[in-house]
Amino acid sequence: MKQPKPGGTVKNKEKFNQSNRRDFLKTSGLTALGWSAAPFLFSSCKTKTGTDEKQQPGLIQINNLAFPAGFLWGTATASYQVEGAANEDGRGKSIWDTFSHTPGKIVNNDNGDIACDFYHKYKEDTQLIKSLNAKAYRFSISWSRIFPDGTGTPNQKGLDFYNRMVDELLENGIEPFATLFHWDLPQALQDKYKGWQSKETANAFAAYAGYMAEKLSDRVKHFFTLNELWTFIQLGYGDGIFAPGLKLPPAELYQARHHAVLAHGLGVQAIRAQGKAGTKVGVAENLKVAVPFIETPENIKAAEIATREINAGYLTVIMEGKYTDAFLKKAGADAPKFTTEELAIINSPMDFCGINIYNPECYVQASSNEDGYERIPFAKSHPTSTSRWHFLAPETLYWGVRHFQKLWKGKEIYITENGCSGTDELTQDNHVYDTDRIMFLRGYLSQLQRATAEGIPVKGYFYWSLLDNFEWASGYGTRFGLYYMDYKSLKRYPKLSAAYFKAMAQSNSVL
Ligand code: GBH
Repeated sequence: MKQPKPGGTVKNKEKFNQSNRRDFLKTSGLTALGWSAAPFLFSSCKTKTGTDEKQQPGLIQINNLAFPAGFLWGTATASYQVEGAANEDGRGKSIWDTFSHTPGKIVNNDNGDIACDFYHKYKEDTQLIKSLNAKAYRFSISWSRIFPDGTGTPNQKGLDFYNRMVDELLENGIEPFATLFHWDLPQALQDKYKGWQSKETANAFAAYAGYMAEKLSDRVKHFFTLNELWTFIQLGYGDGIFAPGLKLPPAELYQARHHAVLAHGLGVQAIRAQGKAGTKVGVAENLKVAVPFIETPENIKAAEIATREINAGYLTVIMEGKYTDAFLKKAGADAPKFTTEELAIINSPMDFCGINIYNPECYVQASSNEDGYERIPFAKSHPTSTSRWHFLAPETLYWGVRHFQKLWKGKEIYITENGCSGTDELTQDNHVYDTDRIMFLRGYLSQLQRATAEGIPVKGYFYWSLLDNFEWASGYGTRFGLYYMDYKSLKRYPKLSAAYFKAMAQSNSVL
């Protein structure tokens, strides 16, 4: 079997278009609806979306699901998950080196020593990004490549790598979006300060963030401070399933969480102080989204209340500069110690907010109880991807950005991660028919388009991930990429979803 190319289907469509357009409109009821988009439906190859992107010859917009002009299509990765080269050019150890080399912590005892070898293959991978027609790439910087001990003297060779990579992206017309912390904390800071348990780590982060802004902001215009505070705090310091593998009692966990949001705020300030004028900064958080189970005004309100409360220790305090009353009440004697000055730092204005969305936190309905909402339990048979935590609900993308905008009125939103894992079997002739991922993308992006059509300022979308990579505690067996990784040969193969993503990026619409 040959992998069908998008061009093939399109040709047929074109034929269909020429001969049957009137009949089609009639039978589909579109004329009766006075569907305003009908004029572009068959209008040769011009994009109606206003992007300056030239459309692929023959690729025709057949639906009304366009994104706004200038909408940015990108893919994302993170340093420890793709770079490898763990012991090269003076890189210091991170807590993920330690954790992944501790037997029993990672499925199959995998580790990130080699990963995708992106450290050496970034040029090849830049071409992969380019051939997806992606115009942006979100990567993260390994803190311990820059400061092997977390603080102190910077390591020029580490910086050189990111200089080379950023230059390569720009030469290929791809805009770099840099995340400063995607969980690979320098081991030295864990040893010295107990990592996020100490405010010293937040201070060290700010120094590192400012340094990176100084060195890269002539070319990197968008910085994310930290990735998914909820995840690395809860799973790393609360549940012990991510590095550094701690199970802290509540009071200490609350305090570590506070230091993480504080690090974000200090990071924003350091980037503003040391970056070039015009450098933009925000966070990348996995907003926990409550979805109204029926879209009534009452349930929507309940879902907003729930979303604000569930994220109280993270995005809510970042956006509002205060912990909610319910959060402090629930924490009681375990509540974090903080000052009003710290709250103001945490609330430092951002230029945009990055939101990672995979799954809904819960479905909710309105309730007259004290909370104002009631969680609806997931059915045992609720569909998931191959990642069992990954409950599927495309509308989460819509409600995530809509709640964000309603609650906090951010200036700009980027979907900094969205994606799914799959079985992804490589055929004898090197194809991967990941129809499940295509279904996922179509469903989720349709809901994102719904949000942009309503005027919610979503500026771009980063698919997680460019490549299959080191999926943290799940190791290499769990694959999220648009490109399949053969970890033995380190060869990359485009999955069918890569063609699908590319077609959408080219037409700037859901297809
Ligand atoms: C993102 O987290 C991460 O930013 C990214 O690095 C990662 O590769 C990607 O998602 C895919 O997982 O181990 O079963 O207890 C998304 C939120 C939180 C989802 C942690 C998985 C672990 C579940 N993730 N969670 S489990």
